[in-house]
Amino acid sequence: MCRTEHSLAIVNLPLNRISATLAAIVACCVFMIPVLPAVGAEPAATPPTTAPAAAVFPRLLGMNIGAKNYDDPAYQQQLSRLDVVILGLYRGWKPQYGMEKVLRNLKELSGGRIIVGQYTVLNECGDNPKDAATLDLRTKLNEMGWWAHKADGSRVQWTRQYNCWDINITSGSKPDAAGLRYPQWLAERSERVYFKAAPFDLWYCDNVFGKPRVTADWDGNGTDDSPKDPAVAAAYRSGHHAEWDHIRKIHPK
Ligand SMILES: [Ca+2]
Repeated sequence: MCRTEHSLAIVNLPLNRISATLAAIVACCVFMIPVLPAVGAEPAATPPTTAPAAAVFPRLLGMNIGAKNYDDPAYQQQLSRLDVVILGLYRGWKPQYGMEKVLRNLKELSGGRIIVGQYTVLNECGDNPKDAATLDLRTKLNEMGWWAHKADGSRVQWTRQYNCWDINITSGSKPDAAGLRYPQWLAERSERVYFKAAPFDLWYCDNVFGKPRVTADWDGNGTDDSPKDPAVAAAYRSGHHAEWDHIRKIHPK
């Protein structure tokens, strides 16, 4: 997975997937209901009212997407001290342990307080043939010709720092047989790989740039398009928006 600059959008997920934690809270509430006085008994003294506790700041967010030792109990203990943590799990990560167990442990260790998100990125993908985690991404990108490319057919990189290649996320790319372009297709893939597999609270979308950072034939008409062209920038932003819309569609509140 690529590591990139952090222009981001965070899509909140519904909390109905933390059922285990909620069940624990409900169980505690049974014992917290005050005992009602018997008929005819002296009413109990009214307890003094107290103002709701003020929120405590600062709160800490960890971008713990580098190291992948999420099954290490000591690391889980450290992560659980955060208020929000973004993980960088990948397809096929330690299936014998499983993503769900990581999240369950973090929530238990934090007393149900921590908010856990998973990193995703739309605008680029690596193309390392040895990387099994991205094999499905690369297969689809190659199959559909969804890589961003110039009119001469060469692929483009907004940076060489992460060994990734840009993807055409605009409506200038062609849809697949199901009518999906990469933004919708990736949202469904992320849902399948991460957000159905474990009770994440956040869907972290990285690299939300306001316009492309490279020249390419974004609309596919055979001539290169400058990222400074407002129409190109708008089409690029629409690609990000399309992903968020699809996330909401397939993972509603
Ligand atoms: Ca063009």
